[in-house]
Amino acid sequence: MLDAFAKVVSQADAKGEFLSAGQLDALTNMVKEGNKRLDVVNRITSNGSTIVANAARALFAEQPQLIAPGGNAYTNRRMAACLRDMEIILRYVTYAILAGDSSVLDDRCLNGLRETYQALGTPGSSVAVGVAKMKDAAIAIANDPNGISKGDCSALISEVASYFDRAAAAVA
Ligand code: PEB
Repeated sequence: MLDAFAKVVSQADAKGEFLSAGQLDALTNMVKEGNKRLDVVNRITSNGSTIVANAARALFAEQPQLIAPGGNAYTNRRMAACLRDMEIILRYVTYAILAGDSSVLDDRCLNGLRETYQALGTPGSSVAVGVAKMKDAAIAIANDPNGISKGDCSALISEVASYFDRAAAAVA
């Protein structure tokens, strides 16, 4: 598991080189803009259960066969497993945002997840739709201009989007 700092260190060390000016500039910028990152993590984290519940509700409204008898989220046990899975994915996305690197998400959550769903008979494409809905909700919350000093968050928001896209692509 790497963060943005450990990542450049390992890349430079693999080549036996000092950190490059470009690497240092990128990290300097990340530190300078660090409060935005922490705010985004805080907002998504503190709205986590709402994000999960609304995304699941919207998923089941679009794909009612999932909660019909015989569906993959039918019975309380499967419904609970589904909500839990969405929460796990959202949790690892928040870790990746904090770290500024996707490796924690890749290594501890997404690695082998597609195969797990195939073995369970759980439709990965439906999980991907749920993740996309969490993405939209999380970005709306992270980008809400209310109660914060205005600034340019576009790079950070596209980074946030990329972690959700990565999770969706890993199971779709
Ligand atoms: C991944 N999910 C399930 C299982 C595992 C995971 C390992 C099997 C064990 C169990 O049931 O607990 N676990 C989960 C995860 C990590 C992990 C992400 C990462 C670290 O350790 N069903 C649907 C929806 C979808 C869903 C499409 C969006 O209809 C999920 C939610 N996951 C779902 C369901 C089960 C499951 C298990 C329903 C139970 C499947 C079953 O027992 O039939």
